[in-house]
Amino acid sequence: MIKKFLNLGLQPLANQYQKKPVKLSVEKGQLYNLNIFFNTKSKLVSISKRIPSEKMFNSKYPYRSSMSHTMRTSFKNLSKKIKKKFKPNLLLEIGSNDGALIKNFKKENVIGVEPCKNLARITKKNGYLTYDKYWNFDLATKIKKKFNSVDIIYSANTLTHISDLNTVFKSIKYLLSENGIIIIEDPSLLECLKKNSYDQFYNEHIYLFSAIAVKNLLNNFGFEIFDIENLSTHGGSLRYYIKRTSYKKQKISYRVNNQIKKEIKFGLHKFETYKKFSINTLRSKKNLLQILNKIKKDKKKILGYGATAKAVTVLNYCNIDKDLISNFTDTTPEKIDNYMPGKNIKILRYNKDILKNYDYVFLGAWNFKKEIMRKEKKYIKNGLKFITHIPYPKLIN
Ligand code: DWN
Repeated sequence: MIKKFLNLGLQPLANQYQKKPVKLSVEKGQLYNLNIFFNTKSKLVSISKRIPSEKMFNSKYPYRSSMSHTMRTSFKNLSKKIKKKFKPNLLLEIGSNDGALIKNFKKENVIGVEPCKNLARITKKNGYLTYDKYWNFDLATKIKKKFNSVDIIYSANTLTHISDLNTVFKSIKYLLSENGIIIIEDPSLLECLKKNSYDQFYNEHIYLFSAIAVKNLLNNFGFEIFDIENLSTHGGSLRYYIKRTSYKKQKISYRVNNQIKKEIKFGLHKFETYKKFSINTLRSKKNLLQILNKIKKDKKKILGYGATAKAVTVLNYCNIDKDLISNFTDTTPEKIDNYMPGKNIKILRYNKDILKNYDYVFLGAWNFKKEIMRKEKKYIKNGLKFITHIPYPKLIN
């Protein structure tokens, strides 16, 4: 049974930054009701609204993985590990974005798959074989004809974005070599609930995975998880190492059961846990608004740092407009001088002096808190205060 546990109100499409301030409407399909559900059988958590992929992931996709030092380092370390441990002849990445991972491999050893043509263009230009297509059975067939099989299929922060997971795994199964490995990383549902990061929910995140749900899902395809790593990226992610059930030589780590036990202890298999999360979410909204309104009353100015997809959920759920947060700043060229969808807050180009004009910073990119606070330590010493809503709304000195 599929049961609803959270409504985050009317939301615009995240990552559709507006060229000029516009009032979006439900009638024109620019706003949708963001409802989140729990499947009591498969234990999968998903949003109900499905926006066609072509509307979200096209030649104008603004998010680039390489924009943060944290992610560049994470991909670099992983590539070293993959080379050492698995020595793949051929690795394929589903959702290769701007090449943050594949650029760490020799060109003859990797294939990128990236449907956002503006991003695929970057890796193609750098000489990496990239298919600017959606991952599906046709594409897997095409690649199989050329390369026969692939040793590792990797995908970070992408599978949660694809509605039809059956096609995803059927196509992987077809192309992966007999002893091949799948490595998937995505935000952890457990961390999302623990940190009360309701902003992980938006139109692109169709699913948020727990190890419990991934295990159930893989069962249908003759795959199983043999190892799990907890990562700090994107607010807490899980990296799943997966093999065919028939590949017995690869042992299963105790970490798999440990993670599942942790999730069961927290209650990720029970609907009541999600109901609690929805109460916490409402409390978070009230408390964040209280902090922002107090700052407004004191006639102080707030800058949003990181025009993230997550911040779009926060702004629209909490009804925060430019009276409360004057501007956002971001380093991504595609976002600069645009407006935050739904709330029309202008995104300014980041420069090292920008913080001088503000009294407070709201961490839109709270998942990069350490990196950002390190970068801005001069201002923090001089009394600039940061506001975060994770794990609960508060000021950070
Ligand atoms: O799954 C997804 C994740 C991986 O990326 C996508 N659906 C969309 C996107 O979500 P997000 O926008 O919430 O991701 P990030 O990685 O939290 O975005 C960080 C933003 O902050 C980027 O626009 C870059 C910017 N930034 C910055 O301006 N200065 C980041 C850092 C660290 C900085 O110092």
